[in-house]
Amino acid sequence: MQKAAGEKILELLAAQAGAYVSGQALAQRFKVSRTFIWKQLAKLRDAGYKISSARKKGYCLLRPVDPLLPRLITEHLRTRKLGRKIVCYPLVTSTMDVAAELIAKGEREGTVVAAESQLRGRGRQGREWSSAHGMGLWLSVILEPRVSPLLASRLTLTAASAMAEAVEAVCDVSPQVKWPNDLYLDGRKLAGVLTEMSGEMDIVRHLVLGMGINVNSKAAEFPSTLRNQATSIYMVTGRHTDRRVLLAAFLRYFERYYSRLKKGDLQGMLAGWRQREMTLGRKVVVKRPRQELKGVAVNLGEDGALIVRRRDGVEERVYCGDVIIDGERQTPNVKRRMSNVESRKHGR
Ligand code: BT5
Repeated sequence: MQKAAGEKILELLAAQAGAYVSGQALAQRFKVSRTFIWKQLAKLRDAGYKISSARKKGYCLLRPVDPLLPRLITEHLRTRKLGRKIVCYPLVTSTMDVAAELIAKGEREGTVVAAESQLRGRGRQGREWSSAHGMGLWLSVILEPRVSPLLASRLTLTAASAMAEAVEAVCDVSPQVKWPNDLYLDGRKLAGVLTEMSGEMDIVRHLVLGMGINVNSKAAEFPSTLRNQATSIYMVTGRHTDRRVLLAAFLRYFERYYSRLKKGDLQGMLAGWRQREMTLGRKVVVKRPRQELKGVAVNLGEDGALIVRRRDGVEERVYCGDVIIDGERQTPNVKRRMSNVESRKHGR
C-alpha cells in the first residue's frame, strides 16, 4: 500500500512536467492527510528522487523527470511477452540478484526488473557497474531460452545489438559495438551486457540478461575512475532521452532477435553487428585465460565468434576473451575479462 502510494505520487508529479503541485492537492487527490503525503515524499527523497518543495507552491519532481514506473513504461511497450510484467525499484543491490530471487520464487520468462539505482551493480568477473540514480537503464530480463549453452551465449551479442538499434531509433545516434558485450559511442563505453545462466550441461533453463546503459548522465556524475572512458547518450547528443521509451524500444528489438535465436537464426543480428563492430579491420590483442592472441580482427563468424587473422595468416576463432584494440590504453576493467557468459547458480 505504502509503495503503491509513493508510486502514485511519483506518477502524478512526473505528469506535471516540472510544475509544482501543492501538498493539499496531493492529499485531496489521494484522499489522505497532508502528513501522509509529507511522509511519502520523505521516503521518495530517501530513495534518491530529487523533489523540491517551495512555500505556497508545493512539490516538484526535479530528477529523474522520467521515473521508471511500470504503468509509464507499459504505455510504450510493443512486445508480446518481454516486459509485459515489469517490476521497478528505486534502489536495489543489483537487478541481477532481484531477478534471481524472482526466478527462485517461480517467476517466468519475460519479466523485467528495473531499478533507478543499484548499490552493487556488477559487470563480469565481479567488476563494478556504476549505476547513478535515475541516469540510466539498469535492468535485468528473465529468460527461459531452453537452448544449448552455446546458443545462449549468443544472447549477449543479441542484447547489445538490440540496444544499439534501439538507441539509433530513439536517440538518432549510432553506437558501435565491441565484441562481445559492449556498446561504445564516440570511443567511450556507453553500455554493457551481463548474462548469467543456470541449467544443465546441455540446456539452459534460466537466463538473466542484464543491461546497463548510461542515458542522461552528465560527465561529472561518473566516478572519477570512469570519467575518461564512459559516456552517455546525453553527453553525446546534448538531449534528454525518455528512458521508458528507450527501454520499450530495446525490448521490442530484443524480442524479435530472441525469437529468431531460439530457432537458431542469427543472421539478421550478425549482419547488424558486423556493421557496428569497432574492432573489424583493426589490430587487436585478445586477452585469453591461457594465451594472448595478436592479429587483425577480420570478421564475425556465423556462430558469433570473432575471427582474428594472425601475422602468419592463420585465422583463429575467438569465443571468449577480452579484445583490446592495439594502441589503445588498456583500462583496468579489461584486465580479467574472460568469457562473455557468466555461469551462475540461482541458489536452487
Ligand atoms: C559489463 O561488464 O559491461 C556489464 C555491465 C552490466 C550492468 C548491468 S546494470 C543492470 C544489471 N545489474 C547488474 O548488477 N549488472 C547489470 P564488464 O564488461 O565487466 O565491464 C565492467 C567495467 O565497465 C567496469 O570495470 C568499469 O571499468 C566499466 N564501467 C562501470 N560502470 C560503468 C558505466 N556506468 N558506464 C561505462 N562503463 C562502466
